[in-house]
Amino acid sequence: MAELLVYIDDKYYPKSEAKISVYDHGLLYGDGVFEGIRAYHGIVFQLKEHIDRLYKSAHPIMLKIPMTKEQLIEAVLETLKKNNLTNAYIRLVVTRGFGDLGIDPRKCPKPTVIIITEPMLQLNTPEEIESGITTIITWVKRNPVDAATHELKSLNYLNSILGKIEANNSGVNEAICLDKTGHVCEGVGENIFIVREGKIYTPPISSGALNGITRAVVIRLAEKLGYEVTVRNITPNEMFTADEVFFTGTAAEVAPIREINKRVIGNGKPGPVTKRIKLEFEKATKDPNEGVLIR
Ligand code: PXG
Repeated sequence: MAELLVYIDDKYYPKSEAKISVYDHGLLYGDGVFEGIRAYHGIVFQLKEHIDRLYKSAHPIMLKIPMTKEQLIEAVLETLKKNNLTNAYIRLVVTRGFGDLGIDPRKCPKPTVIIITEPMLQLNTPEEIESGITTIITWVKRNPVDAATHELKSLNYLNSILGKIEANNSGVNEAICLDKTGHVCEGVGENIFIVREGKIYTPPISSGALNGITRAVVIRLAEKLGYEVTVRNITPNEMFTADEVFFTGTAAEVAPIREINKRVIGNGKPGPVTKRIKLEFEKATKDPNEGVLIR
């Protein structure tokens, strides 16, 4: 099989030759933004929403993406087509670009645009999804909203990486982060939901969580199914005593959580509400109205 092609600034390079400068501020400072997107059965799920969020992430850091949203959508579709991919994981990265060794972004004349596409990303194994995943609450607090927050999907992921290291060291699948007030915020790359007495709750974005696209889809689908969804602060105790807890995310999709810091959640198996929402989510990934066709 031919090597996958990677898009960098309007050109395509074989994966092994897809490289950027060591002077790129994306590498030197984590100065840039990204999106993780999935394509299912020839449909790029929520592509317009992901592109919108990429531009929204770029705006506060005054990063001017050197192409229009329409051009970027076309480039994503073209990269997928060149690689013959219909089921794919897509990583869109825009860095500040080549600069000097100082922090000043004004020294970087042109942002770098990168589109990587891979056949699929599997975060959890089918067995883990079937039985539910294990987690810990990590000591690493989510960055508050008056810092470089995860509201903005930047290339600064050390906060999440620290959480993931703690999960790895504890021998569990994933970490849950609290905000600085001690309330539940999100996973390291997932939003979080709890279910209590048939009602669904998820923390507000003002806790410092990413405004997840899967989160928004799940809220919409759950409401359509007749569930009441409330966005409010959630305490760790409320989460431990919930009937069900699940993660949502592009990589995680809908992932049931069966254990948090060794506390069993509900009866220790994916619950009925989670299962119902997961099924509805799977249906949505097959719906052409929920994405953009690769053609
Ligand atoms: N919170 C954070 C901090 C994230 O990075 C989510 C929530 C979920 O958002 P979406 O929009 O995807 O529903 C993310 C997204 C990975 C991986 O490899 C993680 C994400 C995206 C792509 C890959 O773990 N995180």
